[in-house]
Amino acid sequence: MMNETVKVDRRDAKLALAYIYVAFIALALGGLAGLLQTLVRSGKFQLPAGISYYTILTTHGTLLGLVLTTFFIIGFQFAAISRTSGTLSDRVRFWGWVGFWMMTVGTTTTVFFILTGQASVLYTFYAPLQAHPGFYLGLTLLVVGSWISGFATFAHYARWKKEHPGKASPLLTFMAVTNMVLWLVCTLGVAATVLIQLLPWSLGIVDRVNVLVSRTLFWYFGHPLVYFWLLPAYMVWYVAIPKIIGGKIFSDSLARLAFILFLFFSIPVGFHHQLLEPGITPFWKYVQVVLTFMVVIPSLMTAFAMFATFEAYGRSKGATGLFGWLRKLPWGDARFFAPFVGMLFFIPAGAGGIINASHQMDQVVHNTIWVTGHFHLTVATTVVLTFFGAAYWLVPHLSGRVMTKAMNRLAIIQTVVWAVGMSFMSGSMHFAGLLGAPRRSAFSTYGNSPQALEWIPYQIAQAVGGTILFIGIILVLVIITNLAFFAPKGETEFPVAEAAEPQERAALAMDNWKLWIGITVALILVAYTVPFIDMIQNAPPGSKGYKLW
Ligand code: HAS
Repeated sequence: MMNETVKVDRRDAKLALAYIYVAFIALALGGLAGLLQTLVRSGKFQLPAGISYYTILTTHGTLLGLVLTTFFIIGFQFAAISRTSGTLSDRVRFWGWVGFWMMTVGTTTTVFFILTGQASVLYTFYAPLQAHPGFYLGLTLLVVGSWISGFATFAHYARWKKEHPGKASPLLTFMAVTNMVLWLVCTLGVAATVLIQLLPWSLGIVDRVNVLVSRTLFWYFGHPLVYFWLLPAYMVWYVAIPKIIGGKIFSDSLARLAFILFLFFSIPVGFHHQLLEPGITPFWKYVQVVLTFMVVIPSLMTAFAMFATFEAYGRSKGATGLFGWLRKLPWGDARFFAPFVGMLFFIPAGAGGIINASHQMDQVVHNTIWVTGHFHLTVATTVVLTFFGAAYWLVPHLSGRVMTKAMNRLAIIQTVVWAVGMSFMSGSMHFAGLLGAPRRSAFSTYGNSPQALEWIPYQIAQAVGGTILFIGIILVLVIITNLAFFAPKGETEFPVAEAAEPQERAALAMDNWKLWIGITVALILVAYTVPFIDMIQNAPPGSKGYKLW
């Protein structure tokens, strides 16, 4: 049904690869920063030449949380729409390149100001910490560049629709479009705080900033951001994994519905990051927590669909018993194994998210390193392992090469190394967090307080995990470099599975963007209008900027 263009056009491949290369460069630099952080926090190592822990921490969060993800996702999505909806037009490809260069210049600018110690404000750049204006300007270019790529994606989708009246769009294209709609709507929040509040404030045009408004606008963006990371992983799970194992997509309509539910519920939930902040009434926190529990549903649907895909395939191969199908899965294929380990980790990771979202329990873990543990399981394991697994076919597909058996074996080892390293690091972060260890802070014994001394063994375990993870980064960089430049020439498949029931009629009705965007906007207005007016009407005088480094 969706195999109209089997091979991504060479010119589109070049565009997608450009994005993916930047993503892996970000991984190398950001990963090094991560290693240094865990070593510093163990208390056994100090950064040389007066380099600040917070400079390294900002580099790490920005490069891995904001740059690696955004570049990989946009590169992957350009390849995905070219593969499933046909070669990009010259105009779409041109704008794809404009977006790429804007994002790259923006990233370079931002990283320059971080590395020169002028923007140690962490990846969330919370006011009243104040960075050099260049930091905000770079981020603006990064976001505006991504918008341009988003509109290029929409233009490609619109052309496909025009050429195929009355037909449902290819599933992968539909998913990429949903993710870009989500991105466009949510980045309006971060654009507003940066352009209206933080940039004029850092330039000295205004003296004070409304901290609560700026954090609220940040989290209006910051929570959907995590689903912008997650949805491409789900694209791989729903569409590529069934093909890789030799099965079918459990349900095309269920997959589309899950994506639309993410669009609805991922944005009006930012308050669950602000549950302990004053200035937002408990009622509105409650409303957004209810909506947070709604956004869990599409992940549960995805878990169901994945189990169904695996089981249906296993049984078609003669598996019996409750879990006999597990034995039929292709464990030796890194394209399957890496994302599968990502799925496994998402079970405890998602449970942790549900704990965070529960107001009373969040009081125990908020601002502790538990939360850092949570997002290293979600984004740094589930999402990233899926991206690695996808890169094992995507990069050779785009570079016209094939993965050798030796590289496949290395990729399996890489996945195991990652799982072990992350279990150490994230596991000990969770435990230390429960004992009260703070996040976003360098090593300290807090005057040898007994409580702080309890954390040290966990911090050493974090450094052990961090070191193992760094080995994992080196391995994946070796594999990707091989697949991009040195592997034998040949044809690698871009796996796109077919739906088990290709005649499902619901799919066409799912292309109803006016309705989906209308519901999304309505939910946002319900969740944010009253508390936002309240924040502005009852605003305190605002804060001057602080540079604490
Ligand atoms: Fe989260 C904080 C709540 C998911 C990322 N989260 C963060 C931060 C980040 C982040 C980066 O409510 C920190 C931000 C900062 O710097 O302050 N999170 C949730 C909830 C979910 C959730 C309810 N988070 C994610 C994902 C992320 C991510 C996904 C990145 C990609 N999170 C929170 C809250 C906070 C928070 C609070 C603020 C805490 C605070 O105090 O600051 C849900 O979406 C999770 C739903 C997931 C599931 C799991 C489904 C399982 C699946 C796998 C199936 C497995 C298979 C294989 C098929 C219900 C789909 C099985 C095979 C076998 C053989 C068994």
